[in-house]
Amino acid sequence: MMIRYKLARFAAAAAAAALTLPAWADESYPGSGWGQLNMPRGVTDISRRIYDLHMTIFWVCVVIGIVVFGVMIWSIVTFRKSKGAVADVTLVHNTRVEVVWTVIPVIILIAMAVPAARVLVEIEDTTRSGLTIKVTGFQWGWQYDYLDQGVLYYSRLDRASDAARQLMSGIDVTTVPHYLLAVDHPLVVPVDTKVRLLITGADVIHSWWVSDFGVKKDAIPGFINEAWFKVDADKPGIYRGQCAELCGRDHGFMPIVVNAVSKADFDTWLKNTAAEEKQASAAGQATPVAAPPDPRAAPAATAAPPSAAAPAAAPAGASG
Ligand SMILES: [Cu+2]
Repeated sequence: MMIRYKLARFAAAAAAAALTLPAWADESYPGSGWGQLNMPRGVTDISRRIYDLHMTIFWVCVVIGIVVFGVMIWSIVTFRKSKGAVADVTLVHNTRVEVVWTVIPVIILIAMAVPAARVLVEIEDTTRSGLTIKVTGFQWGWQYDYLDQGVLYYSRLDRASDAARQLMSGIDVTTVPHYLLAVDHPLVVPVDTKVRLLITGADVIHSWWVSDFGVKKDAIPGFINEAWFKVDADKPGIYRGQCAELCGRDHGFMPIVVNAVSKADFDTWLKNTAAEEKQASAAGQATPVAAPPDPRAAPAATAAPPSAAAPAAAPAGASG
C-alpha cells in the first residue's frame, strides 16, 4: 500500500514537471516550448536529412524499448512467486533462442546503418562548392577568410554582451538583445549556394557549431577540417551558433553569427568589404578595416589572430 502511494506521488510530480517544461523555454528562440526538447529541423537540406535520420532511429529505439520492457514487465508480473511460479533451473542453453536474439539485432543494426551511412557520405561531400571560407577559431573569437575573394576579418562577441558579462557590470543581461549570442561582424554568406568551410584552430581546439545548418566541426590547430552547408533560397536570415569545444576561460564568449543574404546582397557586401580592406591596406594599416577595433587587451588581441594564418601549415608539415 505504501509503495503504491509513493508511486502515485512520484507520477504526479513527474507529470507536474513535464507540464511546466514549456514555461522554462526562452521565447526569443525559434522552436520554443516543446520544440526545444528536440534538435531543430534547420534551414538546409542536410540539416533536415540529419533530423529525419535522428527521428527514424529514435522511433526504432522507442519500438525496441516498448517491446523489450513490455516482455520484461509482463514476465515479471505473470510469473511471480506469489502466483506459484517456480524458477526453471534446467534451462541453461537454447540454440534457437540464441540464434534469434543475435540475428534480429544484427538485422536492425544493418537497417539503421544504411540510411546513416548515406547521410554521412553526403555530409562529407564538399565537392562542387560555390564559395570557400577558411574559418579559424582562436581564443576567443573567429576569423573568416574568403579565400578566393580576398576578404578577411575577425568576428568577436559584440560590445553590449561583452560589457554586460563583466564582473559586477551592473547591467541586467536580460535587457541585452541576444546576450552572448551576438557578434560584431557576422559571417556573411549567400543563400542557395554551397558554402565550403575549411576549419582550423590557431591555439587550442575550438568547434564551429551552427545547429540550423547541421554543422558542427572541430577547429584543430595543424589540421584543416571540412564542412559545408547550403541555406535554402527562401530562408535568408540570421543564424546563431556557439563554440562547441571547451576551449578555455572565455569559451562561452565566442558565439557564431551567420547572416545569410540573397546572392545580389552578398555580391554588394563582398564588393564593399573588399574595397574597404584594400583602402585600409593602402593606408598602411596593419589590420583590415573589417577587423573590430577591440578596446580590451589590445596587444594580446592583435597579436593572437595574425598568427592564425601560420600554424595550420607548419605543425602539420613538421609532424609529417
Ligand atoms: Cu572555442
